[in-house]
Amino acid sequence: MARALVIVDYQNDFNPPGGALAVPEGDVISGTLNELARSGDFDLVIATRDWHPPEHKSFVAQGGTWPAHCVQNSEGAELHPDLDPNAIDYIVDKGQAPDTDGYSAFEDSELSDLLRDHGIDEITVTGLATDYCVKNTALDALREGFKVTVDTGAVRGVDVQPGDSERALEEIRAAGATLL
Ligand code: VGL
Ligand code: ZN
Repeated sequence: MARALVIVDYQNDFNPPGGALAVPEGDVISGTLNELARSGDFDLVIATRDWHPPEHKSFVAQGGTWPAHCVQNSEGAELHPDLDPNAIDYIVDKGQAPDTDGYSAFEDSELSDLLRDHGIDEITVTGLATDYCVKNTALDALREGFKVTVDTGAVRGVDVQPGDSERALEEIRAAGATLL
């Protein structure tokens, strides 16, 4: 049994104040994320980055729903400075294909291979945003056969519609994950 912590998209653009697509209270979970990453409970700690090309289809300018965010190599796409880089073993970039949302960290990335190469069978998903990338990453992890836990104190959501995050967590739980 080997366990990985996956910190989803804890980047400048997803954090207040000032992030291009700031998730309410995203910044308050940095201490919890660092505690988890340093706890010794995980054999592998992975931070994912939303890493979009400049003309990604999800951006308003291309007819999408989101303001431009996490453009490759921009400051907004960097991991948030409050996240301890020394506690992270690998960074996995996602969302690089121009024509798909790329919410799941398993989509078009090396995440699955990386986890399997390290013998991981259990993952804990944390980070941003509960109702998009955390949700899709957790659901894909279940489909891939991993045992999945979501630490509900270490995630925050966008909540475009009130209750979206609550519904996302319920969907993740119903699909077979453990909620902490
Ligand atoms: C995300 C919206 C757009 C996320 C990424 O990380 O949850 N949300 N791109
Ligand atoms: Zn994105």
